[in-house]
Amino acid sequence: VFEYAPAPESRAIANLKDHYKPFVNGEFVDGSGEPLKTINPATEEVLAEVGTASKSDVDTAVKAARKAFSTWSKLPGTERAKYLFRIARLIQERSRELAVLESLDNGKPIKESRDSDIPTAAAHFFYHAGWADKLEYAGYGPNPRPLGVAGQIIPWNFPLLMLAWKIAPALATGNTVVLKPAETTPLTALVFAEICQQAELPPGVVNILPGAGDIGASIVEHGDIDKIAFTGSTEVGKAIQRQVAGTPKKLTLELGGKAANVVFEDAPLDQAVEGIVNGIFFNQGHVCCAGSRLLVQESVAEEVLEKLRYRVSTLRIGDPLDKNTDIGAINSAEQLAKIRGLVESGDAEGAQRWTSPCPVPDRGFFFAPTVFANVHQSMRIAREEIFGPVLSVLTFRTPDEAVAKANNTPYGLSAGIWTEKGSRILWMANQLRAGVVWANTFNRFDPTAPFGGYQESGFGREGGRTGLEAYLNV
Ligand code: TXE
Repeated sequence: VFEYAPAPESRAIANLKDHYKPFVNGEFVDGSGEPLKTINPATEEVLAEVGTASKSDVDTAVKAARKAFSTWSKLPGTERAKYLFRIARLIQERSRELAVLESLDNGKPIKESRDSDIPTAAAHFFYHAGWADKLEYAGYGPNPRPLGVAGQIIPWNFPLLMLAWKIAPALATGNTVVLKPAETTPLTALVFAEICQQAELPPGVVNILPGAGDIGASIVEHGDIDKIAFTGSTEVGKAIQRQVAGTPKKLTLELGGKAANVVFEDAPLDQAVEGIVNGIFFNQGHVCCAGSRLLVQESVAEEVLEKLRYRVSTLRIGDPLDKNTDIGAINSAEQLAKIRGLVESGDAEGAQRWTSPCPVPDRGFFFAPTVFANVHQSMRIAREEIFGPVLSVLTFRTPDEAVAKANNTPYGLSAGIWTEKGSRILWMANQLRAGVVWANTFNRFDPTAPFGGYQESGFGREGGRTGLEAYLNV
């Protein structure tokens, strides 16, 4: 049943550039929105011009998705699985192309797009392909039903991976999709549209609409959409929540974070330092679950800081396409300005700033890894999401104080614990208000594990069996 059919000749890809436009009802179409230019953040040069959707294109796409829903939702799960497996295999086949394009468009190091973003995106399709024919055994009762047409809006920090998190569960459960990628990173979503063609996915099941926030808002307000899934800023998430209020639309929100990475004195410190570095400098810190607050026990604080500064000074910052690069470019001039503003506030509020002495390219949107010590909870750098390579270090004496400080945030997406004591890990995990708690590791992602937040980090879960619930009437 799951035999993989290679792409028919007729579907061979001619020229990627011809496909930098909306994908509606199985075809690339000239959208009637204003074209947008996507910038390579490492060079500040225009990478591509992309056609965008207008409000009327949103309507056309929703109609196509609605029509496709009538057949897609009735396919046996084994049939839907076949398409999802094909898509997963095609992502693997085109992984080099996808990784390079992702690094060009987003600025992330190629070793991350190659070893993390793209394989994890494929893994999400494999995992959800496995669910498509097993929904009746998932504990929802005999006949869980899809919701209908899902409107999905994604950010720029993991463009293809966030697409996979959204589209794979929606399709596995029999929904159809209208997805808007972020305006600064639309390109891999359009390669994904080609992959849908190669996989011969029925027209209308997936529609991709490049565009800015207004197109996102048009998707949210469209009357024939049953579910909205959003990942992005808390501010826009709240606006969407207001827009959806009073309608029967279902909503899941995955928003910002200010995670605490808590290091106890008994932790293996060298391993913890690697985890701290990965926690905040992975993907330039453009990670909603980034370990942006280090809470370190006072007795080992000096030692950890010293090891940390040494380790961070060895990180290489520069060309995202160089496989030795550890830290790439900040995604946009706007994001760079936001990071600079928050770092200035840290200086002004009296935190002690250390900047890595590593050379930084003079062209492109780069920001040197930065560590603030002597941070107090009242400072903006301890409270606000910086979404950049900037770590705020606070200290604690007792486990209770660690919990109180870790939870002292309006967010609640993730947290990390570093200790040798198993009992402390279990105790902490129960005390922390965070959707994901990592122990002696950080930033690990797996399609089998539900991901999502508390409080201002949003609601709903993506991944695992729990993630399917967001797309089913049970
Ligand atoms: O986010 P936006 P931005 C945080 C991070 C970052 C800040 C701003 O702190 O510095 O948000 O980033 C679409 N209706 N995160 O401005 O605007 C938009 O086109 C519907 C955390 O880029 O929220 C894009 O596709 N959609 C986060 C998506 O929303 C709208 C990831 C996200 O953009 C819209 C990104 C509207 N009114 C930023 N306005 C995370 N949780 O990982 C914009 N959009």
